[in-house]
Amino acid sequence: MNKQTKVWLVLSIVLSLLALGNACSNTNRNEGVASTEKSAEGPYTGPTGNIAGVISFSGTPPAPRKIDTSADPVCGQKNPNLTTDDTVVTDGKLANVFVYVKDGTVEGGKKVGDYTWATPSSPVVLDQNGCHYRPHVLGIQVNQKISITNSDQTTHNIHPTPTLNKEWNQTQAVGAAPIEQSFSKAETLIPVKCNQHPWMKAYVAVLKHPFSAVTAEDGSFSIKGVPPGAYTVVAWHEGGAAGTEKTMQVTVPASGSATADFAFGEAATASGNPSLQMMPALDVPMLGRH
Ligand SMILES: [Cu+2]
Repeated sequence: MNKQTKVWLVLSIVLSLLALGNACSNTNRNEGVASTEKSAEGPYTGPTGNIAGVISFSGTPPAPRKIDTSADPVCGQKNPNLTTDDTVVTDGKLANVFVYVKDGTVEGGKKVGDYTWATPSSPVVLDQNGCHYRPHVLGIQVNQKISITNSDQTTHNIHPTPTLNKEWNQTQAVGAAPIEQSFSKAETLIPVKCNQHPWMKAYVAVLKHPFSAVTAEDGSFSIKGVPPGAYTVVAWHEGGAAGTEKTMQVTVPASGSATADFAFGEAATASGNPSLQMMPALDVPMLGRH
C-alpha cells in the first residue's frame, strides 16, 4: 500500500464516521419533535432531583358509605362491600391526591414548558373491576394512550366529561377488547363516569410533562426526574363542586429531594378552587345517611 492510498483510506474512514454520527443525531432530533408538540428547547438533558411528600387529612374524615348496587346484581356479587372512595384516609393520611408541577423555571432560566417532554410509549391502564375504576385518580401525558379494560362480567360505559378535550362515551361489553383513547390537550382534571353505574367515578389529569404522582394509601407520593429549579406544585383532591387545590412553591436540587407536604381536611375543604371545572358531586341514590 503506497502512501497516497493510505491517506485516502484514513480519510474515507473518517468521513464515514462523521456521516454516521450525523445520522444518529438527526434521528434523535426527529424523535423528540415527533413525540410531542414543538418546543423551543428540545428535550431536557441535565441532572434531576425529586419532589416527595406526604398528604395528611386533619379532622374526622367522612366515613365510607355503602353503595347500593341492586341496579346491577353482578356488581354486588363480585364486590359485596362496595363503598364510596372520594375520601380515603388511613391513619390521618389521604390517598388519591393528584400532585403535579403546574409551572416553574428550570435552573438556567427556561420554563418547564419550554422543553419537549417525550410522550411515553406505554399506555396508562384504567381498569373497571368490581364496578369500580382502578386507579381512582391517574395522570397521563398529552397524546399518551389510555387503555381501558373491563374485568367485570357486566357491561360498562366509559364517559369522560372534559372541558377542553373532546367528550366521548363508549360501551364496553363483557370480554370486549381494551378501549384505547388519548387526550390531545392538557387538562386537569377530567371527570370520568360510567353511564351504567352512577357511583363509578375516576379522574384523569392530562399534562404536557411527566411530573405528577398520585398519593398512595399512606398519603405518600414521589415525583422523580425533575430538573433542578423553582416550581409551583399543586395538590388536588376531589370534593365539592370543583375539588380542592393546594399550592406550594418548591426548589428542587440538582440531586436529592424537595419536600412538599400538604394538609387537607375539614377546614381545607372550604377553600376549594372554583377555577377547576368539575362535574357536580354525584349523589348515589338510596345511600341513606349522607
Ligand atoms: Cu360501569
